[in-house]
Amino acid sequence: MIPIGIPALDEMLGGGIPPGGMALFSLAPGVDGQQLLYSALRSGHGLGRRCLVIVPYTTAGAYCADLSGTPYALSSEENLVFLDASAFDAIHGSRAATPSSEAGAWDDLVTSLAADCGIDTVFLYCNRICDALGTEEALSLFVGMCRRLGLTLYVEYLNLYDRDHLGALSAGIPFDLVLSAGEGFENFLFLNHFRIEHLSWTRAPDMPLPFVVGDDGYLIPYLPKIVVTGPVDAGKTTFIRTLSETSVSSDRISMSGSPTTVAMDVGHLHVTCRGFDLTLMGTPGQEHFGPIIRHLLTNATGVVFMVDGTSTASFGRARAILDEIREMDAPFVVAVNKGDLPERVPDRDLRVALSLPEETPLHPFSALDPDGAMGVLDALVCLITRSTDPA
Ligand SMILES: Nc1nc2c(ncn2[C@@H]2O[C@H](COP(=O)(O)OP(=O)(O)OP(=O)(O)O)[C@@H](O)[C@H]2O)c(=O)[nH]1
Ligand SMILES: [Mg+2]
Repeated sequence: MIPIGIPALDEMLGGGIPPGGMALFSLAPGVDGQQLLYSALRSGHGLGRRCLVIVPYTTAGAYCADLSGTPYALSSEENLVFLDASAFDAIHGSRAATPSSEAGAWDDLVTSLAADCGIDTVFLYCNRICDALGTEEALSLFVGMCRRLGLTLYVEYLNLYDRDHLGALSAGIPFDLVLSAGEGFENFLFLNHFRIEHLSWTRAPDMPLPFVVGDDGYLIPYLPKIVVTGPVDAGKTTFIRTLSETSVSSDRISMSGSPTTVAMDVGHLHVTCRGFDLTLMGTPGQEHFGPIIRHLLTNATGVVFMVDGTSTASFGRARAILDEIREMDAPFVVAVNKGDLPERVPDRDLRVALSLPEETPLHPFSALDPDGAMGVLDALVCLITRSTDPA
């Protein structure tokens, strides 16, 4: 497999793209998604692949200057061949040019470059060629040609229309991967998302996954609202503090003399989990803060439902919170905390108390142990990003 170079995405794709595969990256206007092709180019080039980059909208020099200002800059110019605006103009500018003569000229050019330069991978910015030949015709041409020559193909397509247009377009062309980058993510309008629209070699979730472009210019898949909830003293604040490089809690000293959360905990996890950046939001546990829990659960990307596995007294409250999570229909994992203590209630009793069926996994752990806490988060990220049910 040839990784795209975005770890969370590569994992979902089973390692990247198979050699000889055909990938279409479709970007909505105004969405930062050019990193997808940049990253694929950097990754393929870094693996020693011989790359043909077709940039009909600019000069090779201007493209390289643009790329070198990003974290996806290439380490050398070895194994790189460009067809830029001058090649496009030579083909399209001739007075005798017709769509079919242009298609023939592109085929001849790519075929001879593949033979002369040993090209094995093509990166195509297709919009100008689509305007000249017709979108479906241009994409079919390059897919057919690369298939015939055994080349791996990555196409960036600026989709000026909508998702239906992309669906209709890709239905007629045998791409192995169609990945779209679109605007917004559910109620988080400041985020953009990508979505695996079609995949030929494995299964992937049919859902939008948000991403951010960090200050350093890298595209990072991002899960914006992982809510950690459960009864008082379950260990929610401890869990967030154990995992987060930076966290803020609104704890006050309670009547018992120990701290309790009165509004929420927020933790940003700068270590990624399966390539995803996450924001953790912890709820209070006390019963009179119940409305805050409901509020925070709204639009949760996923939920860590935490229960103190040694405290039978808390199971009634745990059950009520679990019912709220179920009503919200968010993916959740059941984390059974304080596994370091000897008094853990048997799983069977916990399942009965919380009405949890056998097929719902229990994750025993200790929030004091970073590996255990990360294991819980890992299970949740897998649940969110590996589910193959339609969204
Ligand atoms: N032994 C043990 N103690 C833990 C563990 N996790 C949390 N605690 C302790 O349990 C107590 C409650 O932890 P918190 O993290 O404040 O619990 P919380 O769920 O945030 O509580 P509220 O905000 O009041 O709802 C603290 O004394 C923690 O040190 C654990 O894994 N093992
Ligand atoms: Mg707390």
